[in-house]
Amino acid sequence: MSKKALITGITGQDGSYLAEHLLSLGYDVHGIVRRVALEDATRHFTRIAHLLDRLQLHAASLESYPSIFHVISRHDFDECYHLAAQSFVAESFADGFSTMNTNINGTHYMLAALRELRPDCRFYFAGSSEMFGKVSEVPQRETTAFHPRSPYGISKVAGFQLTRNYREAYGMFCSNGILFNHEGARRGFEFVTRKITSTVARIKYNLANELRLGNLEAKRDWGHAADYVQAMYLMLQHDTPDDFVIATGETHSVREFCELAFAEVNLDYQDYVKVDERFYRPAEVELLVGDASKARRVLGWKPTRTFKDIVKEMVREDVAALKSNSG
Ligand code: G4F
Repeated sequence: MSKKALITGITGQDGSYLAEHLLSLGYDVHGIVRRVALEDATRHFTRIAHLLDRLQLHAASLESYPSIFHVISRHDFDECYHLAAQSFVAESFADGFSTMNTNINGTHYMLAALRELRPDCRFYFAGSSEMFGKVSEVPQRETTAFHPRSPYGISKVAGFQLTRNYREAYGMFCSNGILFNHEGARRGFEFVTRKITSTVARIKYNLANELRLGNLEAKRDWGHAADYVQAMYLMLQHDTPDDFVIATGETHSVREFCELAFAEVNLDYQDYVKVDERFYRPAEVELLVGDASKARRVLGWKPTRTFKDIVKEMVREDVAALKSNSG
């Protein structure tokens, strides 16, 4: 019989790649989506439109324990991937209260409902390198202390600790991924990589003439989301639940990303990028670079795409999308 997986956040970048991966392995894939998304499917399901006839979607809200309880009570899930969150760091400064509410309570509701109804279901929590924040060592690994710098980072530390506590207190199979930034052509437009590549495409087609950004010197360890969802899957296949850093081990600045992205269409980023104070954060995470040697050793996971591959893919896809739209 095929395994049954539940994905929260299935309409997002990671959810869509993970759903594809699990379907390719013969899983019966279910997703939790907001009622409003079901009502306006064309707008909300763009990343999973090609999978819709193979998925089972259930309306529920991370803010409502009864709705989550109801979905989990209906199916005997083997694995649960909890990816849904308010995941935009800048927004968490604008509205820390709803970020905390969704990210912390949502995770707690998932864990509590599973404990009550499906204690044998394996649980994955999408932890983040934002938990390291003001980093105490370079590179960051599973043992590096957390020092989050945003309400988002704080909410992820709470989710991480809840997940670990359910593992230790109730013996449930609960694993944390500590994922560094991961991108791709399905990335949301608010994140810096997609903001850059989509604007590069618009500049190429004379639909924009500048790109306004905040801190160009921030450094991130950027991998590809399609590689990272494989790590999530592997964590739940391992013999024992554990916590794993998932990263490439390379770090690059926002400036370097701009340089490569503009060069991809033969332009010089310096002619278009303008620094705009509005995009600075009240507290910045200056440098992230991860050490994923534990995931490599224990899970046999490693990234397959380089920084350059990712920039190229994202620019090419954004240019191609504009080309096809412009007829
Ligand atoms: O692309 P970002 O918004 O991603 P950030 O904040 O690193 O968070 C992402 O990765 C985390 C994993 O480490 C996830 F947990 C999280 O959910 C999300 O996916 O910003 C990257 C960097 C920051 O330093 C930011 O200050 O780019 C800098 N930046 C400079 N100008 C900008 C901009 N970021 C955005 N979004 N927009 C700008 O105009």
